[in-house]
Amino acid sequence: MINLLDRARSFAGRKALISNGNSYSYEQLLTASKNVASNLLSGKTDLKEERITFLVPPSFEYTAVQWGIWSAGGIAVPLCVLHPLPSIQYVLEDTQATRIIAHEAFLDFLRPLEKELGITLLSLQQILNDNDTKMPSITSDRRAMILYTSGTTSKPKGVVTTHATIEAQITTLVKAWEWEPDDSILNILPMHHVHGIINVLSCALWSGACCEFLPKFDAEKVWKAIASGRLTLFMAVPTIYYKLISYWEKAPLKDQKILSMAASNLRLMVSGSAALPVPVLEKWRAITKQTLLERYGMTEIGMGLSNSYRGERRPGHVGLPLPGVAMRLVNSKNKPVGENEPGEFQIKGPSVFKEYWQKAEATRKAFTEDGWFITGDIAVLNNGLYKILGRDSVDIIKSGGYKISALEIEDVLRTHEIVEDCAVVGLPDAEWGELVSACIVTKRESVDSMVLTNWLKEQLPAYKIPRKYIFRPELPRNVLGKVTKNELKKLF
Ligand code: MLC
Ligand code: AMP
Repeated sequence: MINLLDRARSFAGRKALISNGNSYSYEQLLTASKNVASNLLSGKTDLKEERITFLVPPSFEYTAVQWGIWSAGGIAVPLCVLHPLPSIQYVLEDTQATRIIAHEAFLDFLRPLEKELGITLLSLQQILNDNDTKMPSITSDRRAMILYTSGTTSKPKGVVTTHATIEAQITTLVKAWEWEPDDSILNILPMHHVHGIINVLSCALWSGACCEFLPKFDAEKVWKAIASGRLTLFMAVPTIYYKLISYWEKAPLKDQKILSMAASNLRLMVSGSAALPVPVLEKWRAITKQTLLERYGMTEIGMGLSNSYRGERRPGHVGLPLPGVAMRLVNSKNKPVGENEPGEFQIKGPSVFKEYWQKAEATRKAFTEDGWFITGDIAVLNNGLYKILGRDSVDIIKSGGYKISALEIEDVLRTHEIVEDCAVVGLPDAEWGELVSACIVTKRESVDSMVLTNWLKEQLPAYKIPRKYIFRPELPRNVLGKVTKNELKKLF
């Protein structure tokens, strides 16, 4: 993402980041990322797409590491700070990374992997030490980042983007939402997904604007930041708006007025990563006078469609394709459908990813013969704007904005001694979008679901752990023996 760094030089004295209570200029960010790059290169002239994994909370240091890897010619692989060791190990093995940069707080946690995988653990302190080496020249077609996303296969796949892809993903949003140097945004999203990385952090830094990090979502702290008057923009998943509304509803009347007034002053508030329920949009509008701008995206494509910044923002709709994004809706025979006819979104354009990391077959299957990326999302053109109707697979769950594979959770559950068989589904939920829920077939007469929950916590991050269980002697199946998940949902 070398143009991002070139642009940063022209903003040198401006405030780039607020992190852990400190402000950092673009110049400080460039210096820190040069240190990271030089320490990574350590005598080499170019990392030549070496995968550099890093486990660093959202912060100035996170950004310096990301930019340092890019400057040195590496591929940035951000790890999730909420993941248990097996999930981290999976990414390290899949990317064949030999180095991991970690915040001091994670060093002991990662130590077992040093021995088991022979990986080199680098502390933030080590990697940020003053150092100055000549940087390689990087062409925009080189691989820049791998983000892991769940799909219809059990294990997450690594989505590879190049410097050019990332630039296209950023610039379409900067244009559509009219980012400016005087903008200021709060980042409360995890930094291993496109929403936080591209839409918030990278768009801000491309524009010479300021991004303020909160290491973790906290409704009170978000409202405080909004009330400070510093922010011009805010972007989040629907669950976060739901939680902000709950906080506001419990606040004393005089505080409600202050919070509402402050939120009404932002120039733009965006929702995405999951369907924004119309009641949430309406409640937010009643509280803040802001009509949330809903947009649609995916790890593989960046952002695809958006409601209008200056024109209509229609509740329950995701708008029209963003600048530079080609989109079509097709039926099961891959033929474009007409207005009011449901079809599947297919996307083409410079913001579409390059490949799934070392999965040639999965990459091939993800595209049509004529190069359209097959999203799996079903939509309809309704009176001039697109509306998402659902997904083509019941095995993909969206909870709190995270994409979760039911198959991955089932595979883990089946390794527990009390589980004979199981099926995982997403149940509609006002707060989380969908709630991960599991039907377990077990030989035992009585089972305490807490046993499973506590055991799962060591294998999977909290957002993948089922919140509801039912225990049944068998799973509902069709004549072919396949579990009928839509029938199963009715059993809960
Ligand atoms: C956490 N909890 C859940 C849960 N996640 N319960 C049910 N369902 C879930 N999905 C529980 C925890 O176990 C805990 O319970 C309690 O909620 C608080 O946990 P937490 O981790 O502190 O949660 P919180 O910080 O409130 O998390 C909510 C959130 C988070 C919305 C901030 O889910 C989040 O950051 N989501 C954003 C994900 C994202 O960025 N997606 C973008 C993907 S890219 P207990 O009992 O222990 O208290 C993409 C493309 C695009 O989609 O278009 O953008
Ligand atoms: P991810 O793989 O985490 O990037 O998630 C991408 C998926 O999130 C898409 O394929 C959609 O199913 C879903 N998604 C993103 N934005 C929206 C939206 N505004 N409405 C409905 N679904 C969305």
